[in-house]
Amino acid sequence: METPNISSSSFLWYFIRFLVLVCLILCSLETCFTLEESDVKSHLGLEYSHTVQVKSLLPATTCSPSTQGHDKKASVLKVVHKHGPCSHFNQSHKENAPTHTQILEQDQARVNSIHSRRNPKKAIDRRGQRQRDSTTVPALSGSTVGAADYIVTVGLGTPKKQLSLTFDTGSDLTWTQCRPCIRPCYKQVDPIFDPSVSSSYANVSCNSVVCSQLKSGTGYAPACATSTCVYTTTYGDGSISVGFFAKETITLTSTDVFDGFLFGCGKVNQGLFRGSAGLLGLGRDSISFVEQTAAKYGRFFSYCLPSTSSSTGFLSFGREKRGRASKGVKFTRLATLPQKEYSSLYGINLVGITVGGRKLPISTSVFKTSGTIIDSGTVITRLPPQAYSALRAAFQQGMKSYPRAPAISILDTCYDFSSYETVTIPKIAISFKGGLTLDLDGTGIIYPVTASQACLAFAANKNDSDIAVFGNVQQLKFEVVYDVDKGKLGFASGGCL
Ligand SMILES: *[C@@H]1O[C@H](CO)[C@@H](O)[C@H](O)[C@H]1NC(C)=O
Ligand SMILES: *[C@@H]1O[C@H](CO)[C@@H](O)[C@H](O)[C@H]1NC(C)=O
Ligand SMILES: CC(=O)N[C@H]1CO[C@H](CO)[C@@H](O)[C@@H]1O
Repeated sequence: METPNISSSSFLWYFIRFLVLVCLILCSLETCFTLEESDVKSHLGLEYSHTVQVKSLLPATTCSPSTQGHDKKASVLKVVHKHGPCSHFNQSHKENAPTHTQILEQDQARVNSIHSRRNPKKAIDRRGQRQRDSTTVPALSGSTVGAADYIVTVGLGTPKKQLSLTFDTGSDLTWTQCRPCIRPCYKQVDPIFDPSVSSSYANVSCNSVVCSQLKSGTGYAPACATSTCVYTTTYGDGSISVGFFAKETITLTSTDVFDGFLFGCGKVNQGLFRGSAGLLGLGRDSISFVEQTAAKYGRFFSYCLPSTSSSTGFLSFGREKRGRASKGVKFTRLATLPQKEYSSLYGINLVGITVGGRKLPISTSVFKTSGTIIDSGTVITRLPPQAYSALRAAFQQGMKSYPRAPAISILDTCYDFSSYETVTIPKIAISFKGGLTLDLDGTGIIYPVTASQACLAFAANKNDSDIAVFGNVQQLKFEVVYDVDKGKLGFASGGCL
């Protein structure tokens, strides 16, 4: 009785082992098939790295305008880098072009001032005491214009005068220098705006409702001069503009003309504006350009920042006027930032970073604690220190074969590419809540000071609790779509060159 039992159970046992073996073979065959293509790629390192020509990272000297984003659209403005060959600034103001060290230092001043909106303790008076009103006057320290180098040209007044303005999603008030300046106007390329020769100019009076809106839009309560409303804005680097709050006709294109647009007619203007005639404020406050044109454009705009100063991008307004790349746009939700000091900035939820195909081990609570904004005027993306050190370690690992170069300002991971024609750099991808992942190309990863000093284009915040900033080097060439009405921010690759 026992023997047959044993043999039948051992038969069963063999049969099970046979089944398992067949399964294993089938499974491995299947994996073989599905993995084949990516295996080949990963053997070659293709999906985890970019091979870029060193020359392509360096700025060109001739202007090659991009045609993308310009087809059959009315309210599209050309975006140029202020100091590149596509800008008319380049002939007359070449000597004013900042050095890389200056750009990076100003960028840090801008980020410091964004952070100081929450920690206004930095506003300390000469006796070392906290100014009494410093907690209620933080806001506009948030924008340092020096680093925000992308400009568009708009028309102001009747007849309209062309003005080249720096556009800035990190501030709200639009302003330009106005003749006659009380202190000497700084040098700008366009003729200075003269309200006395415009038939559509009107002052805003001190007791009007719109005058009181300055407080939230600039961080400074309005002043009053012979019943005319006076605005003040200051920027993180000490730059300042003070003048009359006024109404004027602003013209983007022949079909897009806005009467009674509220702007700052700047009488005292000092700082690092470097030739641009002022600012176009694209923040979320009620005095921003986006809000004032909401009836026409529905709080919808997009831009593409050109990757080199020798090509052009675009800034377009309105849902119908989107760029060519807009079919491929992928969205994440705009986040409501918990800190009310940041309510006029564009919050997003950064959730992870991938380097060379490997997701960095950064706890999601790191990004939750800091919060993140996207800013057109910040150059280098700032990460919480914990996230930056993980990114730097993984990047350095992937760049082991290249000689290091000295750090410059806030950029601490630099390489000497001068003896290479092409270099292979690990891919970096940034993930946002809702499944949006941005695969950065070489221009979003490397900040090329020179061929012999090419740096990882990210930097660390001082404190994990400081807000992270998604900067404009990482936005280059994407069409960045702000659908404020629907609470969405989108990216499409290939927006411009
Ligand atoms: C605007 O107000 C200022 C200061 O009160 C005044 O000097 C200027 O003439 C006014 N301009 C117009 C057009 O009313
Ligand atoms: C970081 O910021 C938090 C909150 O503002 C503060 O308590 C902490 O001391 C800061 N840490 C450092 C290292 O400065
Ligand atoms: C727009 C424009 O005039 N760009 C010029 C800037 O300067 C370079 C050379 O320095 C010229 O080639 C561009 O035409």
